[in-house]
Amino acid sequence: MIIKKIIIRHMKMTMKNPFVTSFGSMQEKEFFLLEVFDEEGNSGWGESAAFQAPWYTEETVQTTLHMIRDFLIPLLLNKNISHPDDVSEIFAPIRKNNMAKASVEGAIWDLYAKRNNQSLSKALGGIVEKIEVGISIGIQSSTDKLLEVVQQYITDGYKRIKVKIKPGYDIEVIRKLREEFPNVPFMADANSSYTLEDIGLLKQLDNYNLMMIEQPLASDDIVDHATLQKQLNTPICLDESILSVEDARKAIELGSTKVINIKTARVGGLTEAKKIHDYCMEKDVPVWCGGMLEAGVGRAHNIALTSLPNFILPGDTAGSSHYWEEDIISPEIIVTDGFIDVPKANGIGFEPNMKVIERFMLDMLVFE
Ligand code: OSB
Ligand code: MG
Repeated sequence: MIIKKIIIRHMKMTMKNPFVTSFGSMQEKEFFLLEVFDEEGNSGWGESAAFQAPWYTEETVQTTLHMIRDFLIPLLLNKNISHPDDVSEIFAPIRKNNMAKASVEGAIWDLYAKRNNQSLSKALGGIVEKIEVGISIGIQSSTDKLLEVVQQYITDGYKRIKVKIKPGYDIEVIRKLREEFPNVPFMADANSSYTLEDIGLLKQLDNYNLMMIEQPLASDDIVDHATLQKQLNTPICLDESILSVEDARKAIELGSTKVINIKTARVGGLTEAKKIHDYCMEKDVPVWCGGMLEAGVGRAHNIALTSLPNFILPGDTAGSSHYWEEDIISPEIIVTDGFIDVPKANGIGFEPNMKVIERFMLDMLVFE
């Protein structure tokens, strides 16, 4: 296929509730929708994930736009691409900026699947017809509020509950949760807020039968996590530290992680996400699909990815209504008894809802 035209739609949406982590609170979600056209006028859709501030990785909304407009699009326009896997090679001269790359590459995967009359799930090698999902709950104003929110998500059917922890909001919170809900599958995500000096505290988490603890130590570390894992029974799951299949290999070889959270945005695209999935499967390391508070297009990509066989653990892909009054795709993503059906329609399997998209669009750039 020849890449003939690319549209960037700059979007700004407000989430129903602020999402609070160890870094602060966010409620505004600003992002880009990428629409990539081939020579026959077919198009595919991708969504960018970076936030307005560089607290999760170094990328931001503005760096994403700079990279896509000034570096990635010039590399792609009028190129003939035989498979989406070619895109990572075309982008290889640009270092890092994984979220910018993933947004464009995702649109090309959708386009490729549509041209082949297959679902994105099929194109990726997915086999599962419905995926099991969990939910990630931000830091709440009080423990009572947290218990109430958790109860609601259990009632809604979510298969596992992830709570954010940070120094000062950790052991007591987890203790109360476990006391109130003895049998619920819980995990805790620290988003890099501890160091090895906190090892005594982190070891106390072993008392609460957590499925795993996600990214307790520095966002670029795999060495200290290996030291910590030796002293913890609770499995460590790496998120921020894993940017590529090479990172996954090194972390697994060192014993730094027993589970990996795969986010397409963080690793630079679906091709790399699939490589990490395949490598982990070979090593018997289970994976699950993380989230970036995506709108419908990004969420649809997550569902397709999660249909691969080694996504054994429930991910963070909650339903549209958890985040949005109205999502940008039709139909919206619905969770039933903790499952989402993997669409069988071509490409991402959800139609971009142009009326809603236009309502939340700040600006549109066309490249041809
Ligand atoms: O660490 O997994 C994370 C949200 C924003 C940035 C980082 C993370 C998260 C989440 C929420 O945990 C996932 C979601 O609901 O999309
Ligand atoms: Mg995380």
